[in-house]
Amino acid sequence: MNELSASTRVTSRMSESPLFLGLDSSTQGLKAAAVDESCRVVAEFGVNFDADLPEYRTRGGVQRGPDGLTVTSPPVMWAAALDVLFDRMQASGFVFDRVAAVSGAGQQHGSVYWRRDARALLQGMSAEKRLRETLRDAFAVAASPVWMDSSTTAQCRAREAALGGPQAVADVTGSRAFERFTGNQIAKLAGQNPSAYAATERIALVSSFMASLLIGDYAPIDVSDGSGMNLLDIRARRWDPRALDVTAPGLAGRLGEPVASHTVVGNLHTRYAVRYGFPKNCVVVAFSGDNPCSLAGMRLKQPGDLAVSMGTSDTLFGALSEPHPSAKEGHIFVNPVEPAGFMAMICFKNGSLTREAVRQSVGAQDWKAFGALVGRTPPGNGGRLGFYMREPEITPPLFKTGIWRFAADARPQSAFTPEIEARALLEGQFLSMRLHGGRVGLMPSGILATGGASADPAVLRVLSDVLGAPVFTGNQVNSAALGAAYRALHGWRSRKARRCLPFADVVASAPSFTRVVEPDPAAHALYTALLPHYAALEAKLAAG
Ligand code: 5FX
Repeated sequence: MNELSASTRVTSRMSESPLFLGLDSSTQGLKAAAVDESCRVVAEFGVNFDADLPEYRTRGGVQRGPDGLTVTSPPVMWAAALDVLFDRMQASGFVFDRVAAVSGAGQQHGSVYWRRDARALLQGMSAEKRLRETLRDAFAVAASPVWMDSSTTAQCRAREAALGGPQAVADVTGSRAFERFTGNQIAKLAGQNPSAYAATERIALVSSFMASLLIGDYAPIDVSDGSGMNLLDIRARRWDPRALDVTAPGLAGRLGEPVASHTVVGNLHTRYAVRYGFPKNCVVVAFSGDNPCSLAGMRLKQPGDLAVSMGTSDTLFGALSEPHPSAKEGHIFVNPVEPAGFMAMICFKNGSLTREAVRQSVGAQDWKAFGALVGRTPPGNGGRLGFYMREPEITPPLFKTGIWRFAADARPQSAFTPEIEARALLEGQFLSMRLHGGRVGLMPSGILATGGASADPAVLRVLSDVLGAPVFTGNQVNSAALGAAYRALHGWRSRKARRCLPFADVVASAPSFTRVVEPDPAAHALYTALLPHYAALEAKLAAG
């Protein structure tokens, strides 16, 4: 995804038709993308927290505690960034008066604790006063825990013990208990700082917090981002009473009722009409998590549409009609654009950095040379398999780092030739995606490849053959901000139609992705035969 740090870009002349604004309050900055009714991106803007708001002393947008586990950001900085962003857009001539609807994305799991009576501060926002002044006393907790926080292991274990184990928690909430998930953060706060919890009137996610700044009231949490809390019953789309009970007293009232993601949560507060010239009837569609919004931005509309984002770590995304939550494989969230559907997201920590390390170790100067090495060996590598864990892996949970190589008869090998090593790396990574994706119900019919490695033909060839589906690429701008803009359009149109319109119809005119690789059926059959062998070796490694 492209960081726009402190930059402003207007990519084409504004059309006269209504515009739809998507914000992305991410870890490092606040971004915006505006689209027109035919889903064409007309403008992008960005604010970088470290560079543009240095007074909050963040690094990478966060502050780290002395324990090395606690990671927070000041919520007032996120509010301040909204003013900086809109000021910057105004200075560059952005036509706020054409914005019919705004929606947004927020880094998932982060939580904001509104102090009693903060609602009055929100309602009373004025065009003259900056948000950072208006909201100075609005928070019961000045430092919001964010997704990078991993300080709640005790609360996670307590949740799993109380609710029947990791799989039982996953069955209801879509994920086993994870340290960064909001319910565990709330449990920690209520246990360790009961007076702050008592002073809290409302708890927001980063997404609903940002929406609150726009409507001038507490905005509801949407069910898709709400799925990242270990609190929501993802099937009933309601808070699970048992999950709330084991978290903190009086929690339901502090969370408010969750809403469907396409809901219009309010009109834009008049502050924005007066200060920037937004139309008075501009609506705000529920904000959601950055990953759900990315799913919308990548237009993964139906089960079978997958995206593989190949960055520092690799992420596999996909829409699902039936959830198969797993305590070992990633997360199931409610789908942000299909109210009855779900989405799966699985993270693989060993992504680009591991690929880079192996590329260097096999003596390939660049990715072209690496691709040439891969091309010297046949698909399936004669049954040889490798596991390359430079970082402790999340999926499968493999905490020991190292490289494990196996011959076709499963005998461990101390080394492979460079060409076998190069192929074993890619095949191992994509077999893992196929295995673990399959376990939560992700069965690809098309794959959108994004991130740095998606430019590499050898990578895409192996990806397509292992997963057995065509691969597409596209010129994506920030997919979370773009997805938020699409969701603004979707919510706005749905409201006009008085029903949730099919998202696919709403984004039908968006620029199409390019089909770049077709799977080779013979190679795919080979990988299908190899998968049980891969699964057995992986299970052995995971068992130590
Ligand atoms: C997802 O579960 C995560 O924790 C991250 O991808 C955050 O959403 C990043 F903002």
